[in-house]
Amino acid sequence: MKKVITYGTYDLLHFGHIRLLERAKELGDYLVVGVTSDGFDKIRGKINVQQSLMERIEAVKATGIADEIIVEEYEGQKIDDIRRLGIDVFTVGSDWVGYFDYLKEYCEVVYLDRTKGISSTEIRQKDRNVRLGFVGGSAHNILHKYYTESLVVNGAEVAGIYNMGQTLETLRDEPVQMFDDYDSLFNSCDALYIVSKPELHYEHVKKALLAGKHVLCEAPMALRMEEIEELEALAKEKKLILMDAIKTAYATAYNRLLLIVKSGRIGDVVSVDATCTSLSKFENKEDYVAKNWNSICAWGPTALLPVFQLLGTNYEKKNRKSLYFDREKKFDSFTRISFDYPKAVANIKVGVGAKSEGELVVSGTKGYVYVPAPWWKTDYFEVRYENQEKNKRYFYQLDGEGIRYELSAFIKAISSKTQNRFIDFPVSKEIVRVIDDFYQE
Ligand code: C2G
Repeated sequence: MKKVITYGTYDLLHFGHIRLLERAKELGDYLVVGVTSDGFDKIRGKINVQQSLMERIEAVKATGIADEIIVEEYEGQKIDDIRRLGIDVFTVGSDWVGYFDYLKEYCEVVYLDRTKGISSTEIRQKDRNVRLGFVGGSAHNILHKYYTESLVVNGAEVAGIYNMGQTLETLRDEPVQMFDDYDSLFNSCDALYIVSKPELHYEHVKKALLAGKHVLCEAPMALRMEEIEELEALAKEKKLILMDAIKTAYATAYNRLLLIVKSGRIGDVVSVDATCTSLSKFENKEDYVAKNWNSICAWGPTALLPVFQLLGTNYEKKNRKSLYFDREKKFDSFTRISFDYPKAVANIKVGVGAKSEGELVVSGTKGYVYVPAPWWKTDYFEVRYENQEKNKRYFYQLDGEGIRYELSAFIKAISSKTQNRFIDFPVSKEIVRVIDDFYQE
């Protein structure tokens, strides 16, 4: 019996895939189809796959062409599969010519002509691209990062930037339309990424929602509890997507860490300790305070994220100490907040006027998770135990600091009309409550 194997993502299964599978089957008597896992696709740069692994497997199964379906999960697995399953022929479309020649050592390699004029990418784009407008103008170069990252996200298109009257040096040479006022940007976009100053977020988000635009806003999206509640209700009423932009929430390593901790690998969580600091150029105080975000807004949301996502939002007590650059303007250079939960504690330290080790430690009754600095953009963490032999290291792919995944989740939420599951509203609101208290106390 001649055994043939072929691999693919098979997203939104189409005629091109089916023709490939039919011809693959004709190369032998038995066809094995390897469907790529979501994780493997992410690693190999395919971040815009619309269907889940199960849906894609079901679609391949429904063609009735495959005799066996397996999941492709890691680099180098093809060699393993070919040996293990006793494969005679490996085949794939001509878009891969030459790429899999290394498999000739193990079996015959056949590249089949790709069917012209059809692709998953085109099908995905048939529902018109989401036109993204960018709102910002602070000293942050974050706007530039989001702009660059949006260029690699399928289904997104840059409509333009409203830079709030400021010159954005880093974007000067980019071929992008600049808008002089917020309202005119609305006419050219479906959705907005907002990174104006924290005190302007509420107005900007509200205006966008009222104009029927989906919003991804750099956290905190408001400074008052009643404001975020109003925004949440407005988004719901208008059936619009409203998301917090905290890039860490979308990073694979961080998400896996949450799952590992929640599955009880370190026992019960007794403490979450998160530190986030950054120092930017400081020439004169007034200029610095005017241009930069204070510590609580710049880093509070990121540092609070693992606290609220792991321990929940029902703490009993919270205690804060801030050091100020400018007390009147509420510009903290460093802030420490501690939380008492019934059976756990948490501590965050954030600063734009101090530098510290930006690590995250989640301690439990059986062991702890250690994420080295800078933990908020990590691709790696360790689970450590009393018995060091049991320690384990975890590595993941992180492209574009997580921004790419965040934008992709935003686009997906818009096209599927469902709020994203990365940051729940109770967590967003609790973050705003902490910041609200900071301003009121
Ligand atoms: N294909 C085709 N004609 C098209 C589109 C796709 O013949 N118009 C083929 C591809 O060449 C591939 C298969 O259909 O052999 C599946 O395509 P994708 O789902 O795009 O998967 P791909 O990213 O090519 O993965 O390990 C994975 C493999 O390397 C291939």
